[in-house]
Amino acid sequence: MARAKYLFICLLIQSVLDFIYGQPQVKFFRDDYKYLETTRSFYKVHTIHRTWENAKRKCEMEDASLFYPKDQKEADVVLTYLKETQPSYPWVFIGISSKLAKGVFKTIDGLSIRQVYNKWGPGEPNDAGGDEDCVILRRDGTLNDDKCSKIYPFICKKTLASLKWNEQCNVPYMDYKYNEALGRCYKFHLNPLNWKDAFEACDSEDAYLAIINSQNEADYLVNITAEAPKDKVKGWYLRGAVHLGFSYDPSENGWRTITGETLDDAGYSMWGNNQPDGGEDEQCGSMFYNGFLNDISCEAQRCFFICEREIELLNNLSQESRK
Ligand SMILES: [Ca+2]
Ligand SMILES: [Ca+2]
Ligand SMILES: [Ca+2]
Repeated sequence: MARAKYLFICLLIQSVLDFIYGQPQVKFFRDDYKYLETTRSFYKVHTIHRTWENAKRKCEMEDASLFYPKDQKEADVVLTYLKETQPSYPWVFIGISSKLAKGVFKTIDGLSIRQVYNKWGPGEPNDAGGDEDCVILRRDGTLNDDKCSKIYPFICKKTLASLKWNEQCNVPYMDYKYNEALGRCYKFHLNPLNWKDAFEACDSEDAYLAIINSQNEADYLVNITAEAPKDKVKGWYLRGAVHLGFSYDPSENGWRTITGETLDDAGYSMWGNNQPDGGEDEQCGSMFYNGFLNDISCEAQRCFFICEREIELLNNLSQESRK
């Protein structure tokens, strides 16, 4: 009797441990991606319509790629998923185009269309108007060449095999670094973007443009800025400042963080000398490399930027319960 009880407790402990440390088995990429076992991949139907090039870029920003069906099986399961979630969508852009050479359709990873799913609709591809180089997948499973400059919904794909998990930051992005004292994760982006694009880049990584909430956090951001290999980045961009998550709100007649707080309420409002100085031309926020704040153009100036992410400790468990 005592032995049975002992065994039972061992089994119970084992299953609890499996549950808590089961992360590698948890098939999870992001909240907004759906895992399909048939193809062992994650998919997201983007509802904000974009041009083909912008769609491709958006998927890359999420560390995924613009979906195209590899074979009939993948076309079937993804179309089923699309029809379930977006019953009104007649078609989506897919990761196949003939942008490089007219009439030669290739996938975004360089395969000939003959090597993947290639069920063209009747009379397609017809290159109507001599201006159809991007491929759409219709609800009925057929392909059509269409204008790349049109804006359509699209699907991003991430394979399970390509997924890496950043345990400390609880994100699928390995370049986020955890700061223990602040309890946050940060990424210094070395590809200069304007403020609006930087805002979107952080958002695409399930993070946000960093908000300084204390002198300690300002010091840390100055540190990671100093340590980032900035000099290796050539080309034309604004040096000396990094974008942060605040901007001028005309309706409030003042500066607000992207979460809507005043800078004082957020915990840090140390402007640089004579800043803000740009008036209507500089209504977005940045930090000089020395930590003092600076107003900056929202669109005209490209520079580095920092994304910040809070860690949701219970995320793993809630994913389990959603399954
Ligand atoms: Ca066509
Ligand atoms: Ca912060
Ligand atoms: Ca300024």
